[in-house]
Amino acid sequence: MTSTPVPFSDGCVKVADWLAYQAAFDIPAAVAFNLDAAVAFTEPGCRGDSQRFQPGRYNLANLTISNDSIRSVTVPKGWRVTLFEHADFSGAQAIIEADTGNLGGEIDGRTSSLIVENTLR
Ligand SMILES: [Ca+2]
Repeated sequence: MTSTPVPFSDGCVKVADWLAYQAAFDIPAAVAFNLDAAVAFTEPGCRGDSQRFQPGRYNLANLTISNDSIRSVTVPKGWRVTLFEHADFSGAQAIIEADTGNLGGEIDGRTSSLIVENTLR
């Protein structure tokens, strides 16, 4: 093999790319970290500190990453993440339904609570 496939697009691991990469290099399935949880990151491009989220409601007290720090998010296929500017699911909100390497806009770096849903269930 002359080149290494790069599993990053917008800096976020894309599920299809990751599965191909995993197969090509015989990587254990457990490494596929973003298939069974939404993951929020403190830096653009899915870098920095992170926190995994199963479906549920997460108020400020439930965040292990810092308040106002989420800047990119990976979202499993069929899931929806709603980010809120303030605690108690209030203020500006952004609905994220696909991996997003750079949130941008007024929610970027301002999330204080969030809701994660698996819309396939
Ligand atoms: Ca906030």
